[in-house]
Amino acid sequence: MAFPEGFLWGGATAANQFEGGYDADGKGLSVPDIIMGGAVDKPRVVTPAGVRPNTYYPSHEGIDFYHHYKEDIALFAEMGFKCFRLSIQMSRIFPTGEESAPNQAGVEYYRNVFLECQKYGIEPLVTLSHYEFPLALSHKYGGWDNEKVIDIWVRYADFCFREYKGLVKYWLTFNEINCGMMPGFGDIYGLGILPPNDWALSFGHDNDTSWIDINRTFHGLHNQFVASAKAVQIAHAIDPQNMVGCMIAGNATYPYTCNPDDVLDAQKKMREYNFYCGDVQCRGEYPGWAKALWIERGVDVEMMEDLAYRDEEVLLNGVVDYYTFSYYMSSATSTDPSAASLGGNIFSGVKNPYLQASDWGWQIDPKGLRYYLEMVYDRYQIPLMVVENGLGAVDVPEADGSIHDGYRIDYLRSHIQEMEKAVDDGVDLLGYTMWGCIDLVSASTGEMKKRYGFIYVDKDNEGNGTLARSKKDSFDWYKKVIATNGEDLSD
Ligand code: BGP
Repeated sequence: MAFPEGFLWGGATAANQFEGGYDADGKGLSVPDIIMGGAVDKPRVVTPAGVRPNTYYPSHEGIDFYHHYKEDIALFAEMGFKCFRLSIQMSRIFPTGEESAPNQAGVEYYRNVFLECQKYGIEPLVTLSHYEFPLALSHKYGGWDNEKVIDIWVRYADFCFREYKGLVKYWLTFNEINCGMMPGFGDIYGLGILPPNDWALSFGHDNDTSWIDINRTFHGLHNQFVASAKAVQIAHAIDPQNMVGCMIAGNATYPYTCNPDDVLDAQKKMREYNFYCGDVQCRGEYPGWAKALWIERGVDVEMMEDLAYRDEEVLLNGVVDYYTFSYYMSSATSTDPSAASLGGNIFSGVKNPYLQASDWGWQIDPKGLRYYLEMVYDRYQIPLMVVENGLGAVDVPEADGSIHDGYRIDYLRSHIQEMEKAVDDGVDLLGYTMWGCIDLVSASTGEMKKRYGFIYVDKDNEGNGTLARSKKDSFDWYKKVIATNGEDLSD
């Protein structure tokens, strides 16, 4: 058995993490533009008032894809990419979100990028909102919890569907929409809700969450569900060829032991992390246990029930065409308070003794990808796509410039093998876009040191470097994987 014909092999990126040109050609500021750099032990500072002078913000230059897109897409084409996932920054098209006419330079920039993809037969997969929101909208409306934002964003989505009709067919509405529920990170990155003052964003450390209002968070998420559902309907009306998907941060959560308490706890976490958003976007309604979750989290249940009732039809009529997700790791959960805790991207949990972790503490679990694919396909029965998967690692160039990243090849190979087993089990899988196909800024820590790419970019955590691109060993390996449609995974 093998991957289906036309399987979309490729790579994934996000505008705010690699595009740069943060104020080029009329672009407005966006929320990530006020988030400083950091490291695994150094929190990223968010400066809600705006950009502070003489301060390093990694999104400002990214890896300057804005000026290197031809060179970079040519490299993707050389690897044989069938698909390239990228995002549009709303603030490049509508700098403050509300201009009556779009910023033409921004519109043309994305058109040129899509045309460049077309030149090589690469299918763009476009995320309309990847941890990005015009800063002006956050300042004026407070973020996604304000209902006025729905129409403003839907107008932007509508514009993109019309403008890029014929060039783009695969769309995603909100990246990792379920991250909106992660306190702090989700409010800022996901929902554009800013802290009142400078704030240290860090993972695995105690953040001050006193400014977070859980009702705003859940209302904001609901507004995104509504905006996404409206976008799905508009996209279909504009072009029946359009395929619009959801995007969930996928996390397989295992019970640490067979203690029924642990099993129930794992089920609860799976619901909360994965199915709360997935169910609304794929089934068009909140799951039955949503109310219990709202109560537990201290959310105003009456408000949520009113919203769910009012928007019932929109949500039902705007279910997505396919389900996409990111997958990096799995977690284990225990009801025993003494169980050791684990570092992780947005998920925490206890250490799984059967798994190794990456240098950043993310537990490497290829079989968890198969488990997740099969579970989600059983649940929703719609096509799936893995739109992020990869290994963040420290790559050290040799004296001759070569980069031997066998660890990355091992990681990808083992995940692709498990993905293939899921396909053999009947999962309808459209494609696989490896995360960070070219080195880019880490979303969680703001580092360059945490590299994912097949292509190395000469830039460090402080923003120094020539931005020169070079191929890692994994470049030729992935080229062969694509050329054989996943049959040859050998070194
Ligand atoms: C996902 C995000 C991406 C990406 C990835 C890797 O959560 O959708 O934007 O960054 O994680 O995470 P990190 O960059 O923190 O290593």
